[in-house]
Amino acid sequence: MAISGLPEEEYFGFGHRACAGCGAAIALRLITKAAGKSSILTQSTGCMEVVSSPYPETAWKLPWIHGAFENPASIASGISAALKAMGKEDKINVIAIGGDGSSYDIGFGHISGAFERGENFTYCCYDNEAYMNTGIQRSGSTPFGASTTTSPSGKESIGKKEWKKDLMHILAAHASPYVASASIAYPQDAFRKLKTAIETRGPTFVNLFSPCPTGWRFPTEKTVEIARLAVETGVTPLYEIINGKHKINRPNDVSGLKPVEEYLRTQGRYRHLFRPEKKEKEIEFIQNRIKENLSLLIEMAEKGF
Ligand SMILES: Cc1ncc(C[n+]2csc(CCOP(=O)(O)OP(=O)(O)O)c2C)c(N)n1
Ligand code: SF4
Ligand SMILES: [Mg+2]
Repeated sequence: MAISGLPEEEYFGFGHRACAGCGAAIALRLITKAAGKSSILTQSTGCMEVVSSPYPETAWKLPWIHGAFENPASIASGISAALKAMGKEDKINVIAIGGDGSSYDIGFGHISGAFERGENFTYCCYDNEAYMNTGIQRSGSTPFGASTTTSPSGKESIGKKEWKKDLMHILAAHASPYVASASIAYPQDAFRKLKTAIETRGPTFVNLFSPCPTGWRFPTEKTVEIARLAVETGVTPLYEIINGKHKINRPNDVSGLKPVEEYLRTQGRYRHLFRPEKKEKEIEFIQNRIKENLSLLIEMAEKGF
């Protein structure tokens, strides 16, 4: 199905084996549409690699290199250097793709190195908030309170005890000229950000919020609805950091946020927050922290930081 206002050409998707309703598969459609024909992609191990390249088949219509779990940023650095040596650095886009486990945790050192060296490429994380391909383990991106196989909820546990790692600001602190958070629920906004990241010289980053019906436990037809709710509740604010300065896209008003409970109730990974009894304290903690985070982002944007 065409996505309104976006190029019709599809470079990813024919015959891939992702689960029905996979948000990450939508993320890859958006990334490849923004990249276009003159691009070389590299990707870490994870769901989107496994479902797209079962030998001898491939769902990719662009040059695509799978390396190891930790090193798409290093491979992208090498491709960039080779293009420079050939005098083609302005003609071909270099894009590294990783899941959150690869990007926030295991490949993070490689991303940090490439960003610190100022390599010319765009890193895209399809963020489904856990290590899905190996059985839903918690990652640095998994949100507080979510139950995963390595942060299971139970009598003594409310799920993951730590807040989601703030990779956006960690990479902005590497003096990246462009860092953006996007969501598959807002494809035109995501496409614009991906394009901007790709067209900006230097190491740039886009985090694409990509719900996973299998790992988050929700009906497959709810993917986009849940991604939209994440934005409307302030769980996933959409914003950019352009040369160190914040620009908030949405939501841009704390008082207009939908209650986070509406979002939490849609997913099995948060079910224990409501059963057998409602965990008022934890839900209030999540709600307050979301408001604080958004207030801080808005304040920084207003003050020109
Ligand atoms: C160094 C290394 N550690 C662990 C693995 C096993 N492994 C393969 S895919 C994967 C999970 C990937 O998680 P993520 O990056 O979030 O992508 P997703 O599966 O969620 O799409 C893991 C742990 C590996 N291949 N290499
Ligand atoms: S487990 Fe989740 S991320 Fe992996 S293919 Fe299925 S829906 Fe997509
Ligand atoms: Mg993941």
